[in-house]
Amino acid sequence: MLTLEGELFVKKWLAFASILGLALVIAACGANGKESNTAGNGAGNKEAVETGSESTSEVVITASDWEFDQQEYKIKAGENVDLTLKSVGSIHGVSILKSDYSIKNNKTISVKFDEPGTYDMICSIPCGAGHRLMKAKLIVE
Ligand SMILES: [Cu+2]
Repeated sequence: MLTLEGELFVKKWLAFASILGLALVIAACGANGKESNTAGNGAGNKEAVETGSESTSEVVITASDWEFDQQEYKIKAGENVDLTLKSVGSIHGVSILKSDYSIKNNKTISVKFDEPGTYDMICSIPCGAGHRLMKAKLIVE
């Protein structure tokens, strides 16, 4: 049987060990993210990617005239995620409704949602006849 001090020591050690483990996981994911950044982006896009964030994953939203490439984009609650908007054709933007986030044409922003939920995303730049049709959902799991 453990003494009170002994039990405390074990708890502290476990907490330390789990933080260490988490740090390793984040470091590994961060390295992956960088790799996909360099692979996934064409020339001239570099400055948009440099958000200086600790994002652990990246989601690319591709906008064309007049739709987004997916109807739903999924991210994880509590995680820093780089959201990139790539426009094909006209200039587009993304507003994530009921949040403070919006993405400008061909830019990357870092977002973090603490609670799961579904957010409507719309095009934020009047881009022509189909502008109002440009809708998608951001699902925070
Ligand atoms: Cu638009």
